[in-house]
Amino acid sequence: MVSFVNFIVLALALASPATAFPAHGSLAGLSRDVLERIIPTLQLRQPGSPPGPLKSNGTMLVNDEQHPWKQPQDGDIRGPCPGLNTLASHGWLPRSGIATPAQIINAVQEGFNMENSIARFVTYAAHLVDGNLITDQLSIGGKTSKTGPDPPAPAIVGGLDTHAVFEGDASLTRGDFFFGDNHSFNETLFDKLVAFSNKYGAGKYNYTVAGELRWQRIQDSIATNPTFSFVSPRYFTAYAEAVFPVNFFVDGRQGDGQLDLDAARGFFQDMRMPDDFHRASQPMGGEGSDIVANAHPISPGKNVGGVNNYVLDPTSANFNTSCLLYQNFVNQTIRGLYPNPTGTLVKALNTNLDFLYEAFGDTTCAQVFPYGRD
Ligand code: HEM
Ligand SMILES: *[C@@H]1O[C@H](CO)[C@@H](O)[C@H](O)[C@H]1NC(C)=O
Ligand SMILES: *[C@@H]1O[C@H](CO)[C@@H](O)[C@H](O)[C@H]1NC(C)=O
Ligand SMILES: *[C@@H]1O[C@H](CO)[C@@H](O)[C@H](O)[C@H]1NC(C)=O
Ligand SMILES: *[C@@H]1O[C@H](CO)[C@@H](O)[C@H](O)[C@H]1NC(C)=O
Ligand SMILES: *[C@@H]1O[C@H](CO)[C@@H](O)[C@H](O)[C@H]1NC(C)=O
Ligand SMILES: CC(=O)N[C@H]1CO[C@H](CO)[C@@H](O)[C@@H]1O
Repeated sequence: MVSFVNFIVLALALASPATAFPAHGSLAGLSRDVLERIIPTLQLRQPGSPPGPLKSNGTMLVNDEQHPWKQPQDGDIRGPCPGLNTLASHGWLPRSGIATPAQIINAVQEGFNMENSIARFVTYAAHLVDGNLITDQLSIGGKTSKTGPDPPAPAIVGGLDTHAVFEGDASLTRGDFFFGDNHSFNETLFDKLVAFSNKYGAGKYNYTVAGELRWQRIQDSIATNPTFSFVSPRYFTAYAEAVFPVNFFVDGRQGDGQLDLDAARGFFQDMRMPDDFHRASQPMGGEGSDIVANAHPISPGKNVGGVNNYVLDPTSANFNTSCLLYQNFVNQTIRGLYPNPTGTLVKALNTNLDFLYEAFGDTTCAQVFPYGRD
C-alpha cells in the first residue's frame, strides 16, 4: 500500500504547481526519493514553544459572539474527532480545519478546558504521525467537506483520518476502517449510543453508559471486523475518548457528568456547541477512563485470521505499562513511518519528539532517541 501511495505522491509532486504537495500533507511513510522531491517545495516553519496552561482556568462562555457556529464551506476539512471538528466550526481553530499544533493546544484549552499536559501529549502524538513536520501544519481530517469526488491531493492526505496510527477501530460513532468509512458520523452507531444512554443512564450519557458502550463496540468489532486491532495507542485512546463526551461536552455550570443527548448529537453530528455553552469548570483529561476500563476489562489484542478470534498481544502497552505507550509509539510507530529521515526532517522530528516526551511528563520513563540527540 505504501508503495502505491508513494507512486501517486511522486506523480503529484512532479506535476504542475497546481497539484503541488499540500502544506498540511503528512510526510509519514514516504520513500526517501519522494521525500527528497517534496521537502524542497515546502516552506520550513520552526514550531514555537508548546503553549502553557490557561491563566484563567475556570468555566466561561465559549459559544460566544466571537465564535459563532458556521456550516463548513467547500474545501474545509473535518475528521474523526468531534471535539476538534466543533472547535473548527466555531472558529476556535481555523475554520479550514488546518492548524499548527500550538493552535490546536490553545483551542482545546480555551474552548473545552482540556488540561495542558494531555493536550500537548495528544497533539504532538497526532502531529508526529499525521501532520507535516516541515511546515508545522496538521489537518483535522483527510477529506474536504465537499460532496462528490475529492480532488486527487486531499484524497491521499489523511490527516487525522489516517488509519492505525492514531485513528483506530471500535469508535463510538464512527465505523471501523475495514468497513470503508473511518471518519464520518454514523447515525446507526449514534442510535446505539442513545439506546445505551436510555438503558444505563436514564436518558443521559455518563461514565456508566460509557463502560457498557465501549465494551459493546469492542464486541461488535471482534464479531464483524476480521482486521480488528485494539493495541496501543488505540487501546488508550479508545477509553479516553469514551469519557471525553462526559468531561468536555457537559456544560461547565452543570458539571454533573450527565450528558444530554441533544447536546451530544449537536457535538457529534453537527459539530456544534449548544447555545450559551460554557466550557468545563476546571482543566480536564481522561478522568473516568478507569471506571470505563474496569467495567469490562480486556487486554490489548487483535483478531487473527478472521472474526471472533481475538488474540492478546503481550507486546502492546497496557494500563500497567504506560511508559511503553510512549516508548513503543516512538520506537515502533513513528520510526516505522520515518525509518531513514535526513536533514531538516531529522531536526523537525527531534524537536517534536522532545515536545512529546516533555508532555508525557514521567521522568521515570526514559526518553528514547531513534534519530540521535541532534
Ligand atoms: C488535543 C487534540 C486532539 C486530537 C489530536 C484528537 C484526535 C482525535 C482522533 C484522531 C480521534 C479518532 C479516534 C477514533 O475514534 O478512531 C478522536 C476521537 C474523539 N475525540 Fe478527539 N482529539 C483531540 C481533542 C479532543 C477534545 C478536546 C475532545 C472533546 C472536547 C475530543 C473528543 C473526542 C471524542 C468524543 C472522540 C470519539 C469519537 C467516537 O468514538 O465516535 N477530542 N480524537
Ligand atoms: C487552575 O488555576 C488555579 C489558580 O491559578 C491554580 O491554582 C490551579 O493549579 C489551576 N489548575 C490546573 C489544573 O492547572
Ligand atoms: C453505520 O454503521 C452500521 C453499523 O456498523 C453499518 O451497518 C452501516 O453500514 C454504517 N453506515 C454508513 C453510512 O457507513
Ligand atoms: C449514570 O446514570 C444512571 C441512571 O441515572 C445512574 O444509575 C448511574 O449511577 C450514573 N452513573 C454515573 C457514573 O454517573
Ligand atoms: C494490571 O495489574 C493488575 C494488578 O495490579 C492486574 O489485575 C491486571 O490484570 C493487569 N492488567 C493487565 C492488562 O495486565
Ligand atoms: C528503542 O530503539 C532503540 C534503537 O533501536 C533501542 O536501543 C532501545 O532499546 C529501544 N527502546 C525501547 C524501550 O524499545
Ligand atoms: C471511506 C473513507 O473515507 N475511508 C478512508 C479511511 O482512511 C483512509 C486513510 O486516510 C483513507 O485512505 C480512506 O479513504
